[in-house]
Amino acid sequence: MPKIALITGATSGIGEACAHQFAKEGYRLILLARREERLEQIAGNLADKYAAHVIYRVADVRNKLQVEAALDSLDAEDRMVDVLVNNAGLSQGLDPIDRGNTDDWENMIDTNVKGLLYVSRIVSAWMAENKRGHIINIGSIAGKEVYPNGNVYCATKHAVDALSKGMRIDLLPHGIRVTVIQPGMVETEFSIVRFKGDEEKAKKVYEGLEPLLADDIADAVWYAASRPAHVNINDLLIMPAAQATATIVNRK
Ligand code: NDP
Ligand code: 8X3
Repeated sequence: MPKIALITGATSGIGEACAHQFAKEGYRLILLARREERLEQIAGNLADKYAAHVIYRVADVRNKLQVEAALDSLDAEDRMVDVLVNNAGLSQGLDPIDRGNTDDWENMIDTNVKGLLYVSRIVSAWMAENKRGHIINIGSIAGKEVYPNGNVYCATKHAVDALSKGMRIDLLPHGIRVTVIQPGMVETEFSIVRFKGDEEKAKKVYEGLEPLLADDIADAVWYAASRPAHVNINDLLIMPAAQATATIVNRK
């Protein structure tokens, strides 16, 4: 029976790269995101390229009922999840706290914190019952540092860092491993989403330096997932070589 990986936010960037990595390694995949067409296209690509068995569910992780319906629809065999990659997340806006957009704040908190919790509540209970499993949360350098105007996004990623520690403690008796991967700059759709579709502004974030690629993070996720059963990678902070801290970068 092949192992199963459930990946949230699998339609783009790091989540899509993780889907390729796990498919290449022979895992069965359960992909979750909001954009159905992209899920369908990615599932097709993975099946063609790796002969992977892929199912997908459309759900907005901010919506508890949608998450419950999507996961409840999985059959008993698919609930034997070996690896959960809690990757769905976003940043919206980059404003000082006194001028922040409260809708953006709610979107980030609902996606990055509450969405991760809704998925984890259900899948960790399956894992506890199965007495095995590995939860890999995608945090950020923003969960280690706070930078100007990063306020709420940084708070959500600090929450992911704290939740990873809490999960590791609570799930220890069940033999469930918990890892948090904390990337610096990765060039994906992330900055386009942060700047609400302004591609020029998004491009400037990576100008003059070589950012990480989504594949670099998928590689780290796979490293954590593929350690022997007695080894747990707790926390990996991964930066582009040209980035020392969230704000100190070496641009050519
Ligand atoms: P992308 O924007 O490329 O991908 C984000 C993914 O999350 C998409 O698949 C999107 O799918 C999904 N998603 C967003 N909101 C929801 C939602 N409400 N419900 C379900 N799925 C959702 O960004 P990245 O790949 O860069 O980001 C992935 C993770 O990595 C995020 O948690 C991000 O915070 C983190 N990160 C990113 C860094 C970077 O520099 N890029 C650095 C550090 C951490 P869809 O729109 O189809 O729902
Ligand atoms: C994404 C990286 O530096 O924009 O989490 O917060 S950063």
